[in-house]
Amino acid sequence: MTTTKTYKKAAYQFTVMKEELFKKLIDAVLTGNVDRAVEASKKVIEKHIDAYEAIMKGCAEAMKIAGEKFEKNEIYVPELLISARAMNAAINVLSPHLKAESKIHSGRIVLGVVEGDIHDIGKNLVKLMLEVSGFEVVDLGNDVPAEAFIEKAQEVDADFIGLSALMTTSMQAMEHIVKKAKMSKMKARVLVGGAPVSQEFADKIQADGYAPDAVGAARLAKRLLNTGG
Ligand code: B1M
Repeated sequence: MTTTKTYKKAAYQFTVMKEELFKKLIDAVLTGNVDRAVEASKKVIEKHIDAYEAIMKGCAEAMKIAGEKFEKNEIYVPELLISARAMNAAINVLSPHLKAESKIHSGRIVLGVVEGDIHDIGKNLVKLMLEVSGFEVVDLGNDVPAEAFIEKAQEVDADFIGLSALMTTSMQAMEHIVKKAKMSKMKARVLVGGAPVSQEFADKIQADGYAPDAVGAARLAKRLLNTGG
């Protein structure tokens, strides 16, 4: 009885401490404070808190809040960039501690943000989750022309091409890449994602798959690879 009580108390204290650290991480990223972001991330590791949870509930959550503030004109481009820098500093500390789901090589993916679009924060999270899942990621960066995806996928014999877009304008480039990939009869299947992208849009442009977030992208790629579907 006493043991159960003690265990419950310890679990509660751990949860409280974890939530407090995530709050600190969010605050550090939102205020663009690199030192505090690194410090909070180091504490996460020291206290054996799951690094993935810290990335999603600390870093990604902070960028979501920053995005909402940006849309309400409460912050502007410089603040966004400063936040992104603090987020990257935190991710650098946390990412080596992500639990590898599988050490077996899962496949190869050519990943990038489509032409005309420089938003790469989400793409970098997708890359991280794919790597943790055992994928070899060939990262083409942002503002990538259609031809570069096709050429690189052929060159490295990729299993997938992963396309990210954050703007309703730039996401139109995805359709062209899907068509080119199908015409070339290459092995690589095209996966799409990004805030304005939906399953409906993916179906319309005949992409091979859509995922709403970074974890979903890694799961989807694994599932398609395993089922051949
Ligand atoms: Co800009 N921006 N931005 N921006 N920006 C948006 C996207 C916007 C919605 C803001 C707004 O006005 N409401 C708007 C687009 C509107 C539209 O759709 N047409 C916009 C605009 C207009 C612009 C500029 C044109 C502004 C200007 O200059 N006038 C300009 C664009 C320049 C260009 O690209 N050519 C611009 C510039 C910038 C900054 C440079 C300041 C900065 C980007 C910094 C960087 O990425 N290195 C920036 C930012 C940060 C944003 C917001 C605020 C946040 C985006 C973000 O990083 N989110 C954004 C508003 C918002 O989203 N609320 C906005 C956090 C990130 C973790 O989420 O990227 O969605 P996300 O990624 C998720 C999922 O989408 C998914 O997984 C990720 C993680 O779970 N996912 C995939 C992503 N890719 C995937 C691929 C997959 C699967 C899942 O499979 C392959």
